[in-house]
Amino acid sequence: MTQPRVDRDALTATVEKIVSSTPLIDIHTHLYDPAFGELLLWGIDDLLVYHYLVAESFRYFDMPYEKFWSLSKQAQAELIWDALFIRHSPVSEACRGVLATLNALGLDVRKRDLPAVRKWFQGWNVGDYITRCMELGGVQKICMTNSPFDDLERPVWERGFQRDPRFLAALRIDPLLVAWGDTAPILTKWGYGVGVSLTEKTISEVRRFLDHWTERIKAHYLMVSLGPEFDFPADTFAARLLEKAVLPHCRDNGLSMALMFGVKRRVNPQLRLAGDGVGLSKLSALENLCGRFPENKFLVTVLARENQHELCVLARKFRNLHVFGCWWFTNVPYVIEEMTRMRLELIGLSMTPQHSDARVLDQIIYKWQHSRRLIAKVLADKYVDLAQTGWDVTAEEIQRDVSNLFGGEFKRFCAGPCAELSYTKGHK
Ligand code: RAT
Ligand code: ZN
Repeated sequence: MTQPRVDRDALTATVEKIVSSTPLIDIHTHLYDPAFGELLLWGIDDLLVYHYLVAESFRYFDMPYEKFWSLSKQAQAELIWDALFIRHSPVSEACRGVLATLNALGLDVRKRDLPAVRKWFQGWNVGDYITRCMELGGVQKICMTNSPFDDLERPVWERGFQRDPRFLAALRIDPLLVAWGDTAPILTKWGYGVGVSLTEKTISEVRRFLDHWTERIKAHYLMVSLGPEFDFPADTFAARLLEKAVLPHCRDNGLSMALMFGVKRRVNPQLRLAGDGVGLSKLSALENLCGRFPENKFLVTVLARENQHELCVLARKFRNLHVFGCWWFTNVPYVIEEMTRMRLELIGLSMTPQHSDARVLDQIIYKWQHSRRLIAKVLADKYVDLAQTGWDVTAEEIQRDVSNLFGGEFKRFCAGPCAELSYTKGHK
C-alpha cells in the first residue's frame, strides 16, 4: 500500500482553529458566582498571591513564614513580584500564566510596571470583567467548588440569591469524609441527629444533610479530595461514609461523585494553602469502588504523575468512570501533553482532558489558552496518524470531537443513568 499524502500543516491549522474557538465547560474551579462578593477573587494582587506562586516565592524568601502572612495582600504581592518576576525570569508555569493573562488582556508586560497594572484593574467592575475573562478563555460555564463547611460561603447560600446561570454548583464534602470526628459535632449543631459512630440513624441524618445541600445549591455533582492513604473497602470513616451515605445519595439522585486522589494535606503547614503535597494513590480502591458500585458514576482525577497510566487502564474497564483534568501539579505543559496523549491513545475521546482549577477569575484566560494549545497539538498528531491510514477526518468531525472533549462527554456522563441502572429499571 502506498502511504496517503497528508497535508499536515492544513490539518494542524484546522484543528488549532477549532480547538481555540470552541466554547467549553470548566468542570472544576474555585471561582464563585458574583453574588458571593469578595469570595470571587480577581485582579493583579490576587493573581500574584495565588498559592502556586507563594510556594515558589518561599524558595527565594528568607523571611519567617509568619512575617509574610502578617503583611497585607498588596505587600505580599509586591514581594512575590519582586522575587519571581524582577530578580529572576518568570519561567515557571504559574509565573508565565500571570504574564500570559496580562498580555491577553492587552497590557504591556515588558514595562514590568506593577503600579500601572494595578491602576488598569481599578477601571473594571466585576460584572463586565467576568464576561471579559470568560470571553478570552472561551469558557461558557464554570463549575464552582461549594462547601457548606465554609463559614464565609454557607451564609450566602442560606440567605439565598439570584443565581448567575454561568456558574454551576458542585457540593464539596471533604470534612464529612476525611474529618468525620470533627464534623459530626458541627452537623449536630446544625440540627442533624448524628453521633460519631455510624449507626443507622446517623447515616440517615447524613443523607438528610446531603439532600438539603444538594437541593439548596442545585449541585451538579458531589466531590471530595482524598489522601494517598485512602483505601476501599476499609474500616475507616471515609470508606464507610462513602459506602453507606454518599454513594447511595448520589445513586438515588443520579449524581456523579468526583474523587480527586493523591493530595497530601499540610506537608508544610507554615505555607498554609501552599503547603499541600502529592503522594501515590492506591487505585485498587477506585477499582473496587467502580466494580462494586456499578450504579454509581465516578468523575476522577489523580494528582501523582505515576498514577496516570493505571487510571487510564481502569477507565478502559469501567464505563462508570470518567477521567478528567490535569490537576494542580500535573497542570504544567510537559505533563499535560503527556497525559493528554496517553489518554487519547488509551481511552480515545471519552474523557474531559482539562479543568482549570482557577482560584482567581483571570486565571481561566491563561490556563485555557495554554491547555488549548497543547490539546490542539496532540489532537493534530492523532488526526495526522489517522490520515496516514487513509482515514480523513472532516472539519465537522473534528468540531464534534472537540465539543465532546470540552464538555459534551462530561454532560453525557453526568446526565446518563448508569447502564446497569437503566437496564435494571427497564426490566422490572
Ligand atoms: O489546585 C488547587 O488550587 C488546590 O489548592 C486544591 O484546591 C485542589 O484543586 C482541590 O480542589 O483540592
Ligand atoms: Zn481544586
